[in-house]
Amino acid sequence: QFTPLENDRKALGDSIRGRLIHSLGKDPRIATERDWLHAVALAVRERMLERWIFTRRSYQAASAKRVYYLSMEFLIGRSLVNAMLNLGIYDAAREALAEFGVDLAEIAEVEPDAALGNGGLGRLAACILDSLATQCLPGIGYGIRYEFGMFAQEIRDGVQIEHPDSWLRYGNPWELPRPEGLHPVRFYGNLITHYRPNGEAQHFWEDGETVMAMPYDLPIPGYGPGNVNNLRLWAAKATRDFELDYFNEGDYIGAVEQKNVSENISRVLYPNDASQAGRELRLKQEYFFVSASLQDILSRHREDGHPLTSLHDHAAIQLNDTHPAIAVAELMRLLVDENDLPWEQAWSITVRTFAYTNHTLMPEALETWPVALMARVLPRHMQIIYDINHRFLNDVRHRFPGEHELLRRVSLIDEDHGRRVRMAHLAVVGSHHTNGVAALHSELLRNTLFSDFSRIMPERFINVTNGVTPRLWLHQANPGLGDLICRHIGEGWIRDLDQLASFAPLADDTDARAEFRAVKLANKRRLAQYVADKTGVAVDPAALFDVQIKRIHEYKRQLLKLLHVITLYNRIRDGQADDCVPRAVLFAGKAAPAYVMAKRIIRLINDVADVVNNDPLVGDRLKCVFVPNYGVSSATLIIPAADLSEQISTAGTEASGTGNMKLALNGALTIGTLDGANVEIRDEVGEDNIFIFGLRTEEVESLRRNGYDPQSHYRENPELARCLDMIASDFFAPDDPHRHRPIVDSLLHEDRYLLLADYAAYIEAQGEIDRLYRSPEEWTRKAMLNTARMGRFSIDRTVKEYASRIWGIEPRCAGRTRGVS
Ligand code: T68
Repeated sequence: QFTPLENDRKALGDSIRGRLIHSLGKDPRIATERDWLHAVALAVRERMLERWIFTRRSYQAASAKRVYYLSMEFLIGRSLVNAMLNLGIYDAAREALAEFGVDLAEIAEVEPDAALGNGGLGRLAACILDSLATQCLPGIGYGIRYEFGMFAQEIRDGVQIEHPDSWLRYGNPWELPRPEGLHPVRFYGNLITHYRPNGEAQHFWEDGETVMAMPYDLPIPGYGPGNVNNLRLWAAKATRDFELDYFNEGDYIGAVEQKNVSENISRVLYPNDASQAGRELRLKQEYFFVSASLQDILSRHREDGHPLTSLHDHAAIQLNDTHPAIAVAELMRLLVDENDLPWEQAWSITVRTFAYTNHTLMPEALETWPVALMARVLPRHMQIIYDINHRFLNDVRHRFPGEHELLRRVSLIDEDHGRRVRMAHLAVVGSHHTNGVAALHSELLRNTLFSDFSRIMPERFINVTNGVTPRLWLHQANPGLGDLICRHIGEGWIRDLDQLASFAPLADDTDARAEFRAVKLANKRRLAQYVADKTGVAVDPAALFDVQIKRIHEYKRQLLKLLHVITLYNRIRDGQADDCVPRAVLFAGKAAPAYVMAKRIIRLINDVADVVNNDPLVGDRLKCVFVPNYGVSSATLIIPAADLSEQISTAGTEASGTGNMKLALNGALTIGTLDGANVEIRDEVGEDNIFIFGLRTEEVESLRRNGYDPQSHYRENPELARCLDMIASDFFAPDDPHRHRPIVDSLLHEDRYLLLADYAAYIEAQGEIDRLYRSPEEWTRKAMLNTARMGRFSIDRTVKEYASRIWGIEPRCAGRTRGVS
């Protein structure tokens, strides 16, 4: 039993000063902003940890089934303000700090982002954790404590420069190292087979190298009276045995060197969004965190007093894409080799425990590993995968006699590209459910990528449309709009976003519209200041803020947006732009360091921006900016200030998108293709309140089938041809006339993502947007309806669907901290 801490200003002030002096050893008279940040974080953490303990007790008492969310990425961003708002101590802490002469907003800016992810997939994992805790659902995240997260992006002379993200340099006040909870993880080595008297084979995996996985726990606070759940991240530590060998041989330096090598496993996040890394270290990262997590899950299960045979009754394990899919083979190994379960029983437990979320259809993103590599790094797993495959294919052979091609297509081994393990097939076969992340995406999964599997086991395929947390993406990021909504409809929407529906009638209220516009303008001023600080470009807050913020990828078509910018520029210079509204076009996003075309796109955006922004004929009518180092923190500034949300991927390529949801929630209108969740956003906001253009998925398919000729569009559309000619000439790169030629070549000779085919429709839709923006009342009405109709895209709805349809878990609320013993 313990008495929980008080949460008033006085108690918080005492805690903060206490942590500063007694935990950090800093003199309040000369403490820096970072010292204060760490002191406040510790004071907040103390309060979270109390609720954390109560949460665990309540799960334990109920013997609650838990979900374990396995993800290589958790893009959580900053924690301080989030934790304070979720615990309800923000105002008290701000006042307490003010008494020390410290500004909370200023020290909050000092906190580095935890950028342990690439983009949507990693941010989804973070939103899911927020929702699990808020809804009192028993869930634990498992991932990797990368020493270096997503690289920091600098734009120097228009070029992306990557800098290591050493986010742990000054320590991380939120994490609790648990050196007592290590698990060993083996790589390489040999397979030994023993035969029992009954002829049964028993396999042993021996020798090789062992690395220790050390857990670091991060408390994840739910909003309001919610629970505090755990995110457990693994760091690689050299084993002591290993060091000892060297020491005994007298090789001190060798021992220390080797220690560094094994600790490389958790050194850095691979910055590949939508493409496969294919490197040995990446495979080792995947297995490292999977093995440690499964060992952890099994030991908790045992400690709770349950037999292994009931694992699936107490544990649901979600695979966030195929990155953790090796877990299917690892659980089989643990059950069969380490715990002597018969194969069939182990397999039934495994399939009933796992579920798999797919996030992409893009062929280059689908994970496959060379059989030779897998056999060398994880010899026992390779053998288990063969065994799984053998049994699965036998089964298919019996049910679909004579269909030899089918067997080849569904095999876990791709025999056509130099023998590779297909991780998506392993995940589908080893799980009870496979889900896509938006209705269109899930349908495409069933009809294309997994069409054979959906014939063999149709009941396994479902859709769970993504969502976003309204705590971060509205309440925290946009306090102006959050307060406005609260004044009109109360604050229930923060935990139940469907309540935003009662904000809809305000769209017809002139005063409410004026309030909404004032909030947007204030957000735009805040962003304009930020843009000026980071880029030196002045954007007019009165302009239409047109934003495309996401990873740079050809399929997302940043170039299509840029063709629009060049088109507007030409029209302005030709004096044909009298009906255009002033626009500030903002791009932000990182390119994978090895993705040459993505880096070319960044360069071109910056070159075009240079010309447009410095042309006196253009003035404030058009600005183009590349905002550097896009991440969770800059997103919270950009999204609330956006008027127009660009969601213009080629139909059939974007699995869902979640930025589209965040922007619409903050009252930006969407211009988009019928792709990913845009389809469902249109259904919710109504087609009058969104700008849909371009080819649909079927049209994309048939155009490709019938032979697409990008040059026909060049020939037939002079405005388009002029843009392409300008890019191909020295117009945007006078000092280096051939710089952008490869971009134009790729558009004219392949145009894999059909930019030229969609150009005319896109420009047309942008024209409608200009016309609408000139009627501020009409625009605001539609913007407010967007906000009001986004209830469905709350991550809480998403998580409820996972909980009931896939995981079979139920809420267990820890109750109020105070007074609980
Ligand atoms: C995204 N995927 C989808 N992948 O592109 C997006 N990939 O449509 C969807 O909304 C989102 O997932 C959430 O479902 C990614 O973000 C990656 O980041 C990634 C990382 C490593 C390897 C491959």
